[in-house]
Amino acid sequence: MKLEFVSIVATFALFRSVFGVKRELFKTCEQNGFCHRNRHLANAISNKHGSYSSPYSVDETSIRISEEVSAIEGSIMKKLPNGKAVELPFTIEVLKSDNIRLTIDEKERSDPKSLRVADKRFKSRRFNEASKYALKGEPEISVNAKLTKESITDKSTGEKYLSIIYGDESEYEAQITLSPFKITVYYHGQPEIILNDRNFFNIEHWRTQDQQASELSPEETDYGTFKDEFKDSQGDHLPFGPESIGVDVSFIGYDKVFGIPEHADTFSLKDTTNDDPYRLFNVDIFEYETQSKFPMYGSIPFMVAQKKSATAGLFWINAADTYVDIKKGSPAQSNPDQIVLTSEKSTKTHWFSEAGILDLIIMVDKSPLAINKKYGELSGNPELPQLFTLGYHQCRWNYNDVDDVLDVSEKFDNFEIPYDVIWLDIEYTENKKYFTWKKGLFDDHVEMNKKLAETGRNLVAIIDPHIKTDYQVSNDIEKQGLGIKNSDNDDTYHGHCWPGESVWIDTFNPKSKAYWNKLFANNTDFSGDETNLHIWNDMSEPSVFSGPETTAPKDIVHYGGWEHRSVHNAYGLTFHEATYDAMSKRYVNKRPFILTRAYYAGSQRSAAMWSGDNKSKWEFLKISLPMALTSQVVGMPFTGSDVGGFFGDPSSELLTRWYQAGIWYPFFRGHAHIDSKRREPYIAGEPYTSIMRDAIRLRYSLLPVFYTGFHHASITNAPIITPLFYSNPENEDCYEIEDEFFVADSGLLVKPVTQEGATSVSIYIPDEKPYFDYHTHELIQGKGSHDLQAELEQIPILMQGGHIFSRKDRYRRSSKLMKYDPYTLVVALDEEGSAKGSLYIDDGETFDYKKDDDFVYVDFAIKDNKLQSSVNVGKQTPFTELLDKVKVEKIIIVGKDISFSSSAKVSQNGENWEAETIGINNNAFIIRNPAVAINKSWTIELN
Ligand code: NBV
Repeated sequence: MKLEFVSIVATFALFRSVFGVKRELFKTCEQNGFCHRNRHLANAISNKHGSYSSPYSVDETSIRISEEVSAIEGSIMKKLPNGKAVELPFTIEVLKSDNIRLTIDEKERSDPKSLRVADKRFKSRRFNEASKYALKGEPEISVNAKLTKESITDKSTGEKYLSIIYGDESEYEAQITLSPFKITVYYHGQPEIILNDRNFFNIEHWRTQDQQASELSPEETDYGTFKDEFKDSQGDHLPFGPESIGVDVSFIGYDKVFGIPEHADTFSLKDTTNDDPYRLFNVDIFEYETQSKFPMYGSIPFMVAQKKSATAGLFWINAADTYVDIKKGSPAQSNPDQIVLTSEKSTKTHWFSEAGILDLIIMVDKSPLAINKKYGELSGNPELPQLFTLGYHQCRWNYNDVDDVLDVSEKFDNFEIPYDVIWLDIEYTENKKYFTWKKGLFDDHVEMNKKLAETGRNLVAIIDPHIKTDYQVSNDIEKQGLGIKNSDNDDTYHGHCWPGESVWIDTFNPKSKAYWNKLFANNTDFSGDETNLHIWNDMSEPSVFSGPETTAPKDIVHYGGWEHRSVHNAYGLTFHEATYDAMSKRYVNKRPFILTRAYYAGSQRSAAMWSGDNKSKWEFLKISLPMALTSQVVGMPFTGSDVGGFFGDPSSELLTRWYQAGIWYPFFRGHAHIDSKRREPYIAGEPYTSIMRDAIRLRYSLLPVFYTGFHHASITNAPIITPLFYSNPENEDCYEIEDEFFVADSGLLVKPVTQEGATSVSIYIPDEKPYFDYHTHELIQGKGSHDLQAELEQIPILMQGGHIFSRKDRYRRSSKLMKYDPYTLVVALDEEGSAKGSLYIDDGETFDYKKDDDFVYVDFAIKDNKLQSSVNVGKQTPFTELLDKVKVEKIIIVGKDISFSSSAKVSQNGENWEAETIGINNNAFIIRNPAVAINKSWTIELN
């Protein structure tokens, strides 16, 4: 029996790596019942050219308006062809940060007494808990919204609507049209978003197969309503029949939309009219293709639309299989008399999910950063990671044993290449039994980890959610009922994955989480190290080799009686949250580091994410940039792709260029498949090794920039690598740029080389500010494209005038050893000779920054030849005092027409001294060793 499993798995693994993506394993929209039906309905309605009459209207007598809680409640009635009506209770709330939240449920399924169909295996109501995972908590409600007491009749159209005016300056209005049901959101008098503009709103109400014929409108189809037609459906018995929800959303005057990862596609999303819609369904899509709308490992159902005057966001809170259709370039449908839209390009989208309630949040604001902030307030900002996690991570499948790990570590030191983390993939375990160490190979893992800790290094070990049957952990899971249950909800579900036959821990269950906690505790087989072990959660889509579409069957059952169908996309999040929780108990007061492959909205609160199994090809290096930019837009910024590509062997040139690009990924890790040749950066030989070393060292010198960026992200959800339109929302030419970015708010503009054989790149400058070459300080100015040299050893980086950023330039083996190293400040002056910047410092490891205000925040500014640092010490603590010894060792001032050239008078703590300077050379003025301490304010007068 066992052997059989092994061979199934081995064949599967072989098959996977040899043949690449197997499209036929995955449903097309046509083959996926609810996608087929919703698209069919949308097409049928569109083909009626306005003569369709929607069955959905608000029952005016049901409306309850509450000013205290800024909410409207009531029921939408869905008229059925047989004359009956289905009641759909709704709420519309104005949230504190001026967002509108709409929820729509189905009365019959929320009231167990009135059920027509009952399947005791499942909870009968529609899943209404996606927001528990997607949001950081119940959102606060606005207190200043003005709601109409009763409906208003529009004189020109005769339509009745309710109005809500909100925002500090009453800049927003939401009009809720009663029949057909529709919501239009205005900002400064302009319509921005219309919900159900095209009447695609659809809630597939609960019916029996017998009732179906009389309850289906002529525009609908019964494709796959009670039978999953897909060949690999493996008996999905669709216990609720059809239950999808959907609605169209038009972004008025918005030509470009972004977000809804994960797809290996362009940053600016494409029109899907002649293709499948973008699908959000977490799957193990091995050897994925680029330029594809195929689903991948993670899903964040959040879309951002950008136009000159505003930014809009739509947050679709649903964890089931979901699709988004996008239609570009045409005006909105409704209110043609009222809204003059024909000259504007709009983007029309159509969202639908297989199950659950309809729950969405509409956001509009003045800028992309404001929308990031709003999203962060709702879903949570990314957690501030430990500093070491921003260093370089060295991974491969697999490092074979303790000696191998220590040998790799030593080689990095011999070649003077800094690195922070070495990783262990699945082979470190005893036969893929997680929480064990392979006998004979990793017996000395405690000693190994101690050695790594001596140079400040960390270890990451993989723990997946599939648990091999027949050992302690799976026995406990089965006995205690902690696994996902089969579709009869009577026994633990069994499937196949790397270890062979496996069960899956059900991390929706609080008891499973408690059990998970124990497995990580520092008194188990998995214990005994310093505090430098961290966890990688892979395969958590969940990947099930024997399951439909490589994942779990949709009708297996989770804690609480919820069908997997309804919760699928949130499973990976519950899994890495459980691991986070366990690790925060294992090492008290240390920020856990968890890397996850599967993710959902909210994952940013406790995990970093990477883009899975890419290939050692130039096109994958190229696509990694738009993918990382997309993550910044949807609040999941701690991300990167496998440097070098997972499958295959990169040429030395590709590997080198990948390192030069990878140093900008917020999460920077080299990784390779078990069949790939070794490719640690010291292997390639010269000139490649030195070039990769320089690139990695550049990342290390810029760690203060990245860490300060993460600090800002943790409070405002600002991006770590920033799309160009964030600082230039009025410049439409930069909306689609996906191969360049700014680094946080440092003003560093980077364009990694992603072209084989390139010796130059064309970089787009989005504004008229002065820019300076990072290396030569040469001035480059003028909105538009500029050619930059990019020989193999050159990384095209510009510094935008107006910014000050900090570096740590001394080579150390790891970031930990850099903790008290001196800073170099780089000042790039704007046209007025001014610049600003900031620096955040804390212990880099603990939560003391939060609990005890144990941090230092420095604002730098230069104006009128006076450079100033203003320090805000959270609280005087032993750590902030220790920073007395951390000095600024160099200041580089780069500018166009620098008006000082001879002296620098320093004052700090009431003392004054003169620092050594080097006069202007090539647009730069250098102050040598100003010797100011970083934790106290100072000024430097320049002459
Ligand atoms: O654990 C092995 C690999 C891992 O190296 C990779 O990074 C993951 O994305 N894992 C997938 C399972 C098998 C991949 C073919």
